[in-house]
Amino acid sequence: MATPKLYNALPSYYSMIARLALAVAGIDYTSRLMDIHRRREQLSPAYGAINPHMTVPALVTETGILDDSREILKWAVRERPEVFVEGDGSEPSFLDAHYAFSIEGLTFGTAMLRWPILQWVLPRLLRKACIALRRQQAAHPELSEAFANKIAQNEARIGFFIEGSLKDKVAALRVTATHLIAQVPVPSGAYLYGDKPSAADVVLAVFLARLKMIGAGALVAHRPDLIAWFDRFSATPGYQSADVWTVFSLKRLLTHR
Ligand SMILES: N[C@@H](CCC(=O)N[C@@H](CS)C(=O)NCC(=O)O)C(=O)O
Repeated sequence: MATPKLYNALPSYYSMIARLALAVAGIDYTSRLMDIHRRREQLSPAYGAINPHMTVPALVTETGILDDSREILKWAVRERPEVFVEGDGSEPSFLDAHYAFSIEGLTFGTAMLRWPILQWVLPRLLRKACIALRRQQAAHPELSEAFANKIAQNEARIGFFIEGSLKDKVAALRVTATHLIAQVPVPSGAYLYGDKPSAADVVLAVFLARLKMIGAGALVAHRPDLIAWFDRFSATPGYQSADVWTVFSLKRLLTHR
């Protein structure tokens, strides 16, 4: 198998899912680190041709391009069936609920409440991104739809940040996150569904790491079984090589190292 190439960003939540899926699967890949904040490389026409959602991660394999972390996770599980187990009926509903959850809203909303200057900075950056996107859209008619979708996505992000009470929205997201955690089964072995990891283990590990990173670890306090599961999983070599952040580093975000 030719070595797949993973377009990813160090601080990106969904990139962490892709990195962890590939690391647990033991699949080697070439990492192409993207600057999604300052240089906004994900919005370039060249990357838009690879991933029309203009998001990271994307995995280029010899059989095609996977442009979403859930697809990459599914692919890793399919490539290495001996490494993973399939969960019971609770697994697909947990994965669906996880992917329907706005981790971005919770992460940025929490940060904006903690550092109110961000309530001014972030919408401003997004508005600037929309202006740049409109310019790119005019210059690259072949990617017009991709750019239109991206503009709409960024306008929705601005709406989330500036309309109504951010405090209420973050509080609602915390309630949903608590429900998401409550629906995870009690681990039935070293992992959620026995002695091998499942796709749900990968996603849950990144989710709990993110809660820790944003200072919302208390949302897991009612599940000591999952705290113990996380301690076990996060000590495995696969997890340790995947660079799943539990601590935010502005320096790493800016230097990509
Ligand atoms: N559903 C996608 C979501 C990917 C996503 O939202 N990635 C974020 C980083 S975590 C991103 O690329 N943000 C930059 C942007 O949207 O411009 C997936 O699972 O891969």
